[in-house]
Amino acid sequence: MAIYIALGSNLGNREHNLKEALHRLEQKGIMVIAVSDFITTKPYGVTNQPDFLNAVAEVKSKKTPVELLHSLLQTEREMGRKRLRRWGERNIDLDLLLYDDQIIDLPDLKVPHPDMQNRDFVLRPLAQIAPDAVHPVLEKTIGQLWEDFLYLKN
Ligand code: PH2
Ligand code: MG
Ligand code: MG
Repeated sequence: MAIYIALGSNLGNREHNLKEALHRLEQKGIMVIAVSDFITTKPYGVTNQPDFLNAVAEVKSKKTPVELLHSLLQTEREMGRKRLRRWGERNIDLDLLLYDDQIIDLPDLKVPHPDMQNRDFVLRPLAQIAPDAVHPVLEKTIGQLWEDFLYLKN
């Protein structure tokens, strides 16, 4: 069991932004265990914005899910993220995808991330580093969800 975070950027130096976010998480005592490849992806949802650079990281931390969420939001703020429009362009976005096998349904925190099974930019990097991790709501592995996604798309 492990914790997985999604990283995304489509403003400024995207690669630098993802690396800086990982560095800032480590400075907060959040251990980065594994990082997927950085992949360029077409914008999903709001399509009239630049392409994203996306990645997924496995992290280790004693923080609770809510504490971890606060660290992610704090890191976004430190990096000067401005919220321009929902699903819109941003220099850094850090989302909590999975936290062990926990299912959390709070107003500001849903875990697993409720739309992750529909997002190639999440499933592809997650399947690279954690194909055997289990989605506790859908009760399928990430490898299975990625295959389902590819099958439905074609
Ligand atoms: N994030 C969104 C909306 N759309 N599209 C891509 N390709 N990558 C993202 O990280 C992304 C998105 C909302 O957080
Ligand atoms: Mg997001
Ligand atoms: Mg976010």
